[in-house]
Amino acid sequence: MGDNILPSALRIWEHCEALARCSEQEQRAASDLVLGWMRDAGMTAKLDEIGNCVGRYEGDRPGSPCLVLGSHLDTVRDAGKYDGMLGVVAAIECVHALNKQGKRLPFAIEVLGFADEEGVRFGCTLLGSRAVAGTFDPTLLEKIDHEDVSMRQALTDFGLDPAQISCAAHKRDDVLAYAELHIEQGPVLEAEGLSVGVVTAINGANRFLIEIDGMAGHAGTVPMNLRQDALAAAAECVLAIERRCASVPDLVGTVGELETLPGATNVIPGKVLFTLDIRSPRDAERLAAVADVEQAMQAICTRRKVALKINPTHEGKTAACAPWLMEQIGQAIAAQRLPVRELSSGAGHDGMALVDLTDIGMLFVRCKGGISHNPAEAITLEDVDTSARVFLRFIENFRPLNARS
Ligand code: HGY
Ligand code: MN
Ligand code: MN
Repeated sequence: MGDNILPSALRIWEHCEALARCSEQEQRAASDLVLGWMRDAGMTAKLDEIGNCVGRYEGDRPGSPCLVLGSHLDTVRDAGKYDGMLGVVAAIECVHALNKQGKRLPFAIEVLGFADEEGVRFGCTLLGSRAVAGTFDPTLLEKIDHEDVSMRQALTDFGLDPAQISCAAHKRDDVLAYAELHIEQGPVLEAEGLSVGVVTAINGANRFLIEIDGMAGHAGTVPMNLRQDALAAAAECVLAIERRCASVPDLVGTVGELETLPGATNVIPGKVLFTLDIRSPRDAERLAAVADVEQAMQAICTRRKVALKINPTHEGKTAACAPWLMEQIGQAIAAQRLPVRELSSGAGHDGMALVDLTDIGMLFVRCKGGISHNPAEAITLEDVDTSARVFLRFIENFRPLNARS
C-alpha cells in the first residue's frame, strides 16, 4: 500500500454511530451527514434525483470512467447500525485515505449511499440502485405507504422531482464495476473464525402481499363449522409456507408482516394481509417453491371458503458476482495474509440492481452471531479495520476488466 495512510476504523465506527442516531424521520439529516463526510474526503457530493447520496473522487484524468462503491443508507424497522451504513462510510473512508495521500487513480471513484434498498415504506426494494442502473419502474411512484402517502408525494415532499428520476441512471461505459462492503448478516464467517469473505452470488427473491378475505362475524354466535375465518386460513397458509420452504436446503420462506382486520377480540377476522418472502441461490428452485406455495394457499382458501389474492411486490433473480472482481477482492484479502473464503449471500443487496448496469463484487465482514435486522447487530473495531484495509487495497490495485492483459 502507498505511503501508508490507512482508513481510520475509528472514524468509520463513529460515523455508523452518528447515522444510527438518525431516526426514521431524519433522512435529510442522515443524507446531510453523509454528503458532508464525502466532501471532507475530497469528493464532490450531491443528492441525485431519487435521493441517493452521490460522492465522486476524480481519477488522474477528469471525467474518467468510475469504480462505483457503496451500499444503502436506509434500514428495516428497529434495525442494527451496520446493515448498509457500514458499506457507505467504509467506502468514504477509503477515499479519505487516498485523498490524504493526494493519490489519484487511473479511474474515478463514485461512492453511492442508496436510498430505500429495504423496501420498508412502499414494499418494493432496490429503488435507489435501480434508478442508478436505469431500471427504475415509474409505475411504482403510485405505490402508497401505511398512511396512504404515495411514493411520488413522498419524493416531492423530500424536495425531489419524480419526473427527473431517469437522470440518476449511469451510462454503462461510464462505470467500470460495482463493489460493496457489507456485513455478512449470517453465521458462516464467525463460525470459521474469519473476519472477511468474498461473495459469490446474491440469492434471488420473490416478495408478495397476500390478501385473504373471509367474513367478519360475531365471535360468540357463529358456530365453528359456519365460519369463514380469514386468520385461521392465513395461519394454515403460514405453516404450509414453512413446510414447503424447509423441504429444500438453502430455500427460505418468511412471513414478516401480518395484519388482521377489523382486529377486535370479539370479531371473527374478516380480512388478513400478510407479506411473503421466498429466496434461494437457485432460481429454478425459488420459482418452483413460489408455484407450490401459491397452489397450497389456493387449496386452503378454497376449502375454507375464503378469497385469496396474491400481489407480487418484488422479484430479483440470483445475481452472480463477477469472477474477475471476486479474484481481485480475494487478492486484497490474501495480501493481508488472511484466508480467502468464498460464500453466497442469503440477504439481498443493491448489487441485484447494479448487475443490470455493470459487473458486481462484494466483500463480507463478520458480524456477531450472524445477527442482523435487529438492534443486537454487532461487529468489532478490529474487523472494521481489517475489512477497510482490504477494501482500500482492492481499490488501489483495481484493474478494469478491459485493462487486464
Ligand atoms: O431483505 C434483504 O435481504 C435485504 O436486507 N434488503
Ligand atoms: Mn437489510
Ligand atoms: Mn443490506
